[in-house]
Amino acid sequence: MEPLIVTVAPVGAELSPEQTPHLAVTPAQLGAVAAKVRAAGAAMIHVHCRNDDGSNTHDVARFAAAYAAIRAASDLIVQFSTGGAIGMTPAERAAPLVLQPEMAPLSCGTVNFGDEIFENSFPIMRGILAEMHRFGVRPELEVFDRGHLSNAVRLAKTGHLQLPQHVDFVLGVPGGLDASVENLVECVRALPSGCTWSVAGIGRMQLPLATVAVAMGGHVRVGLEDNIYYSRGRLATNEELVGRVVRIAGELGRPVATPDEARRILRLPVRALAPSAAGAVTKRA
Ligand code: KMH
Ligand code: ZN
Repeated sequence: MEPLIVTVAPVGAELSPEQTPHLAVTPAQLGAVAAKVRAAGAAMIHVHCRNDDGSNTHDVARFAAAYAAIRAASDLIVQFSTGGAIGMTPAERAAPLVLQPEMAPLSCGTVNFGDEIFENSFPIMRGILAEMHRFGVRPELEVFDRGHLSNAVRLAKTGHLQLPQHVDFVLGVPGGLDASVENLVECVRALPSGCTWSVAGIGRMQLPLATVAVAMGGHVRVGLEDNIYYSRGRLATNEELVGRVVRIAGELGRPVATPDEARRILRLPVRALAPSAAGAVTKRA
């Protein structure tokens, strides 16, 4: 099996600082998280940003500061959220792509999100993909529901998306596909040929689905964006969640990928690590 890529999603858009003292709010705090999760075995970080008061922001300057802080602290593959928070406009969501992170998620369809709707119509997806192509950012396909894989194939057929890509199954969002082993296996069977995959189980399903993914040869996303608990009633830190998956992988005999090994698996160029557009000139596949 390929080495295991552990992605960490430390912030998200739905958490409030009242829910956990471990939410990184400032760029400096994100940099500190990056150093700790890298030491624990993570290879990639999925970034959302907050204002100093904890509210969500997709402000480009804030992402630039976060990128610089993460880069100063680590060699992690950096993904910038393009989903943002419910209610952000597509233009706001895509704005930080100008900073040319190595990757960014493309949410592959509209989905109920609790009582709200996370809107990803075909025009929205095509618009975000166009910005990714413009700035040379590699998409990670975020799949919240079974039909989202069909949407990705449709985008490929219309020439808006190149396949294969890396796919992240986000299972257990209230309104999306339930987080179960059966659903994960069905999703993996339906993957377009050549795609790599990871799973992000929401809430208490983060651990069982991560464990199954390690055994199946897939990859894993953990972090407070998806789950704030280490065990029932006990809040987690991001590095604890990463460390636990790394230990499970060790028990199962699966090596863990460094960021550069993950770049090779994901067919990303290993490039000079620059936190801004100025350094990101290498042509990407
Ligand atoms: N916050 C969710 C509505 C992404 O980061 O691109 C969407 C999300 C996906 O988290
Ligand atoms: Zn996210």
